[in-house]
Amino acid sequence: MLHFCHPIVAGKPVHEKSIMKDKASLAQHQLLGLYDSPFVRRVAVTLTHYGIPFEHLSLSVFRHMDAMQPLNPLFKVPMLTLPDGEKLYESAYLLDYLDELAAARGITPLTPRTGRERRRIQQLMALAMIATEKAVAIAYEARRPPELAWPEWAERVRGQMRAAWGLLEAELAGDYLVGNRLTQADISAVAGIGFIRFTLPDEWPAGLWPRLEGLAARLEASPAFMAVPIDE
Ligand SMILES: N[C@@H](CCC(=O)N[C@@H](CS)C(=O)NCC(=O)O)C(=O)O
Repeated sequence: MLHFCHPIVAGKPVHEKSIMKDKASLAQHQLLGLYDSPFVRRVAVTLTHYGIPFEHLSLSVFRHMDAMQPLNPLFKVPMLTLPDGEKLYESAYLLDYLDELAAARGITPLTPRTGRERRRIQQLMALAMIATEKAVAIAYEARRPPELAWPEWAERVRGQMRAAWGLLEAELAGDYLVGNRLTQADISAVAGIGFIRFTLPDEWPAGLWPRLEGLAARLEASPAFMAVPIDE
């Protein structure tokens, strides 16, 4: 059942034709990485929300290293290749680029380009990503050989993750984290929650963060999330 971007499970289909494409022949955006990565998935949801067509390269940073090497020798995902061949790393920067693209096309960006609301959304995204990164750390801790296990560290990380979800839960008063519309804070939180519930179900005790749970249920049922299922 565990898929997370780790080396243990069997491979997923690789779009070899896409890998062969060179810079000049790229007609659209190309997103590299599996959707079991919350960082990849929040970018995929954002692309879908904006209606930006993209090609998805489902390569694992661990299981498809030979195929990934020529594309991304850093073995770090997500990586977004723009139609002109430029490559972008770090999901936050990818999202910022997509917001810029959306604004230029007259679409309301999921994070405003300037101002107080932008800072607020960014800080809630930071909480969501801190919680998510701690969850990823727990997933890696769980894969250590028993003789290298460090339970005290895992407990510290778990405490940090829970603190971050608790702070985010306290910020959720209505249907969305900020105002009465979908923003990147919601997408990032739900991508992180989806990852935990898929990969580490015991780390998301039912009912502990009920408002976030409701947000996740609503967004996971939305077209942009349903288009990029975590177990694809
Ligand atoms: N801060 C990065 C985190 C990305 C990240 O940690 N991705 C994982 C996949 S879930 C990865 O590439 N792991 C391989 C590695 O770090 O060696 C981002 O937001 O893009």
